[in-house]
Amino acid sequence: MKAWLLCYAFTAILCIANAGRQHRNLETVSDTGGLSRESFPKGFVFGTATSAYQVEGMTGQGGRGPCIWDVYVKQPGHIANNDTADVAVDQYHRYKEDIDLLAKFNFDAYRFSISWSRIFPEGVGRINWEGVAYYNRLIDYMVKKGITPYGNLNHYDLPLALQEKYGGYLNRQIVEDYANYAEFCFKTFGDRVKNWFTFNEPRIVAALGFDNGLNPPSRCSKEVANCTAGNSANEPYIAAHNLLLCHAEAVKRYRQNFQEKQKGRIGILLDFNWYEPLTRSKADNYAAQRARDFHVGWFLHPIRYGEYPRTMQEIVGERLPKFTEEEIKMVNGSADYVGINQYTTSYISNPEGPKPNVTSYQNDWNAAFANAKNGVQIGPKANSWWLYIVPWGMYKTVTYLKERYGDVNIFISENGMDDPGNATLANGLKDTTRIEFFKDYMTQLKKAMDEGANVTGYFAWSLLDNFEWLLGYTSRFGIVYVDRINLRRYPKMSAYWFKKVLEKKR
Ligand code: PNW
Repeated sequence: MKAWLLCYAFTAILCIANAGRQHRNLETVSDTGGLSRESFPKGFVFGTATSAYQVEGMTGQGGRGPCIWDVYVKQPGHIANNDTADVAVDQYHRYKEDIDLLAKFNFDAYRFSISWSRIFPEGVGRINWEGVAYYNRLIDYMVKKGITPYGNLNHYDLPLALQEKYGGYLNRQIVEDYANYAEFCFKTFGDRVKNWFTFNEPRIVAALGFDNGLNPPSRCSKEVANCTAGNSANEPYIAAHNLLLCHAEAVKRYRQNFQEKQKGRIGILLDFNWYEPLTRSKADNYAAQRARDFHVGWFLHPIRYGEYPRTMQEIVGERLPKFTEEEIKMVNGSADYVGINQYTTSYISNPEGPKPNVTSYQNDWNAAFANAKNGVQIGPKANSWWLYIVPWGMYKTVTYLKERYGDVNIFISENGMDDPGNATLANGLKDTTRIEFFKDYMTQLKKAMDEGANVTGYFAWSLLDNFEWLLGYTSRFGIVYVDRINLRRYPKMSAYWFKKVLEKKR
């Protein structure tokens, strides 16, 4: 044999052996921190979450109409490295592989979202049956693999046509159009999807879309940021009000026309960060409560109690839209369960000095944020600038929801942390910090549940590294690494950790 051939063969063998060793290393994660399926009540659901825009790709294809993010990402300067979601991680074609991974790692459920403009390219009217067929394939394959589908009807990706036609969430017409879209999904997929959510993080849609303009449709007052139009004093509240009505109208239709026959449930997904008073002063405690009310209370209070939190009514006054008697009946009690996306915690204090002279949703909070107390940082920072790792915040979040909102049935619908996008495969796979993150947050969740919180599921964000909105691909939230060149999937150590925790004892 020629020397070079020998050399080549030898290298190849080394390479394979090395890959094998790497693989075994990943698999031998043993420390579950005492957590197992049995630590949680019987029937507790474990899953992972993604959203259509962040994973599907095929944005301009398959008959899909554009959404408001498509134009936004194409304007240079908005997304890190000017990346787009045109391909994302190509789940549109690789969904089988992704569902297989969920099954392999012992998960029960997958929280996915449906792209409204893939079903209705113009938001209303004409149906794109190619898009309908895609979701049928995806759902059928989940069912076949024993993975329970948790369907979210909208995750930020509003059809562009509705934004252009009448201003999207600023116009009351959105309620009827959204409800018709929702109803089509119940009718078409509801025989297999028994767990529905109307929206993911409507607060982010209202605040980042209409208060600071960071997300599309990028509206804000000119004193707040560099938007071409908008009014941060009023529009966030109008958008949120219409989002709540969209949600409530869809729930009403589900309950009237489908729930009895399909025997499913419907709720909403809300983001919530814990807000800890910086000091024990009365003023700081009030400030932290205002922060909680303006954050999760903005949506959860109407849904549970039929009105906005009193703090908001007092501070926002005439700028806060009012529900009619009819609408109160519709909004009040409009969730069978509530998904909470929980990642981080901040300290809050009562602001000192003069009040800002710009009126905006954020300034209405009248709360000052801090990430450190007496020079000690609240927790280590993940890759995202906003994500401080604070496991005890999970305990406080869940306990607070129990105390303020009664026996509300909640899911932790997102929880996770990110690594930098340029992490190499070898480094990306050894995600021991992420394992600690999950272990610590789940332990705190369990503690709150042991004390009586009504939580029935936990979804890790995310199954895969994906398109992280403004951060593009400079952030990796997955328990599965995705190679940006060939989109190959490589389970990280944290995926093997979940496999072990979620093992089913015979
Ligand atoms: C969620 N915060 O948003 C979204 O639902 C996902 O689409 C996103 O990929 C994920 O979090 C990770 O960012 C959040 O500032 C955005 O605390 C910001 C916050 C929380 C959640």
